[in-house]
Amino acid sequence: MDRWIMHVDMDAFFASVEQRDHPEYQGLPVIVGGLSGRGVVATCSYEARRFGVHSAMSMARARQLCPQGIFLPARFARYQSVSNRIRDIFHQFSPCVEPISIDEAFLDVSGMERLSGGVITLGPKIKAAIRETTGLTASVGLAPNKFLAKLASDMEKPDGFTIIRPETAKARIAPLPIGRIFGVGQKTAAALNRLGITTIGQLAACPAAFLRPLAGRNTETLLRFAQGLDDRPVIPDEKRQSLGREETYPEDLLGRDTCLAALWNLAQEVGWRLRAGGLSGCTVTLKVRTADFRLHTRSWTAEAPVDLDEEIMAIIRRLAAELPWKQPVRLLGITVSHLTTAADSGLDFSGETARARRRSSALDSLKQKFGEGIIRKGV
Ligand code: TTP
Ligand code: MG
Repeated sequence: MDRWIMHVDMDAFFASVEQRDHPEYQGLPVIVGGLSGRGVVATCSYEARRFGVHSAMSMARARQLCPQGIFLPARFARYQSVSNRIRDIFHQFSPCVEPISIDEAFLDVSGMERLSGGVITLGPKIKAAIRETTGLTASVGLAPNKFLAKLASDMEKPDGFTIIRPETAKARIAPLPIGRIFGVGQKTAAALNRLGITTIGQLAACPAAFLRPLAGRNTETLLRFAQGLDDRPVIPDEKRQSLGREETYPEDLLGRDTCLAALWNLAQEVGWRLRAGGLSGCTVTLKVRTADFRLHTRSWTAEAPVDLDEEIMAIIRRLAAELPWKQPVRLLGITVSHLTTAADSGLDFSGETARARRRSSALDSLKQKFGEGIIRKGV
């Protein structure tokens, strides 16, 4: 069966909600964001984009570029409630919906070719449903995988609908700049540009050995994206909240060092499951039940999502330092939450993490072959 993935992304989301709620702002340059001295633009209407205003620009600069703009503070609660209504619509179109941010989601619509008119009719239908319910426009991409669907939704923004068919995918994306690939940031793009690679087509033609010094373990993923290939699944929302492991020990554990050794085992299990699912998460929670049945939990939210055993353990160690470890311990648990797919969080090309990743992926492939119990790192 062919896979069909839809990516839906609202147009100028915060600004469009403001224009919807204030009809007098329609057709005008609306700029939403922090209005105080050091505020930045969250987003702006397409009218404002014509003046060169864009997301993440300083508000001071936006005021210079577009003095006649309508400058508004963000009303997150309002945007969230519109977002929830859009999410309900997504679920009417597919049981498998993976929200990516407040205004975008992937929908797996495979198998819906048999609908009258085929899978193609879903694009206009979902756009109409969103417009009827919210009064807003969305851009929709339909393609054989997530990577292509996201590129497609961007191709005819705003109010666009673009299909990329498997047979034409490579040619369609070849002219796009490499920066359009998930996770290829400015630094990586610049490094590739210096090697003479500026388009996705040029990247697709590169031998893996040529890219490996730069892209490390991400080389194959990068090449597959460049060739228009991507088999990451759409992971439904409800499955993505958190991932954790806990264990009640047959005999109570005594002392911090014993507990840390047990936690290191749990961290490796959680890390492995995250990586196997292509997930990473920002929040790590340590759970400890002592012999007196009291439950102690500590959480830490990292700036960037983690999925490596060592990263998880480093946070666990920090959290463990906050507990006394005087009582015998019955149960230990580690949970990682606020999950994202690895692709949303960006590929990391920095040297230190890349080395840990290479080590990790060698162990992971053993686990994949022989089962999770085959190998465990020492204390
Ligand atoms: P985007 O979908 O990236 O942008 P957009 O919907 O405003 O415009 P486009 O038509 O290009 O999709 O982000 C969705 C919302 O997230 C956006 O309306 C405001 C918010 N946002 C920020 O608060 N800060 C940011 O830096 C970005 C990029 C978005
Ligand atoms: Mg958007």
